[in-house]
Amino acid sequence: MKRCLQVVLVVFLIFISCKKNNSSAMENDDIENVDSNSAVGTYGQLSVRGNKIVNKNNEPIQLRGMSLFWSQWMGQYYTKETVSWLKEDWEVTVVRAAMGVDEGEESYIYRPEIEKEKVFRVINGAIEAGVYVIVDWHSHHAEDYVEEAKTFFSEVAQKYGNQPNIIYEIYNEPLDVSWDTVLKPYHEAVIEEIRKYDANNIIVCGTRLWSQRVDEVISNPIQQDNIAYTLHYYSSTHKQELRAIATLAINADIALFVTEFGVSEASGDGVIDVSEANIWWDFLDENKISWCNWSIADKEEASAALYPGASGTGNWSNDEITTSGKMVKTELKEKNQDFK
Ligand code: IDC
Repeated sequence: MKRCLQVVLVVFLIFISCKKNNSSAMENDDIENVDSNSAVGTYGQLSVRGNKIVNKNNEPIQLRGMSLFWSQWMGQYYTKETVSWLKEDWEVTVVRAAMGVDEGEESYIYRPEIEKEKVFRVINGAIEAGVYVIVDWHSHHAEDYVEEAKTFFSEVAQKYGNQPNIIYEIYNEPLDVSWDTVLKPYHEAVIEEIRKYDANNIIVCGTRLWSQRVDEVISNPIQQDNIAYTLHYYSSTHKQELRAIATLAINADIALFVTEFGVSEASGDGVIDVSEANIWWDFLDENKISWCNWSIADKEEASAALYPGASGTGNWSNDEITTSGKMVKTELKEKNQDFK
């Protein structure tokens, strides 16, 4: 009898250990309760092929959605209700959590747990809603915080790397620092850390001058799979000259992701140039470039999508949505029709 119990115990232990080993192999098949009509339910695991982002069947796709504002200054919108409202009412297929890294004493460097929790709330909301989520290291000086970036992204990759929802944006906007000697080494260090735990989700890398010089990557790209590069624009300031730079990169088979753009001026405020905003949208559609608009915020500035006081749990009426917000919401609802 004793021997019999021993055998049962051994078999049980072997079973448990097999299950455990299997869980990393299962990785992205292991998605529970994902709504099959949602963006993530439909597209599944994304990857990069040439200059395109493709779905699980290797077909080029384009995501469109909203960026939240700096987490340390607009934390009220880092909620699962905001994400769910953006999916249901604005029909986004992607949201962006812009974690403020080093601006002011409330940023991640000074209070990592608080800012991290906000980002995790958005990620959880995105997983529940079946939309993709960009985890953005929102900094202009990330090369000064390499260790902190590695720690943060390592944790995100360990916690969420098995979910196809995750897109890493490891450096929002570098300033005037060299691609070859500063930015590429920074990206490689952070990518190495992420890839220890997440073999395939896309990593988007920032480029010199507020993520505009995507052409500088052409002669020295990162030699890894599933890497895209950040292109940012504000359509009342950046026009044909920036599209020309983007075209150089696209023609060199570089995959671009507009993780942030505004229909305002580069300050985030000023005039809205409707016709230039439309020229940009046409350009992005022609090249199947995914985008997120800046921003879900109720600050008094032209790029904010909401008027002051709009709630942190969605349910925004038309009167609470600004000119920019209305333009972008219309574009989203027209173009993201597959995910009604
Ligand atoms: C801007 C906000 C503005 C805030 C400023 C602080 O809109 O209210 O005072 O940050 O630096 C970017 C950045 C993004 C900027 C945005 C508009 O990624 O953080 O937000 N912008 O200036 N790049 C180009 C423009």
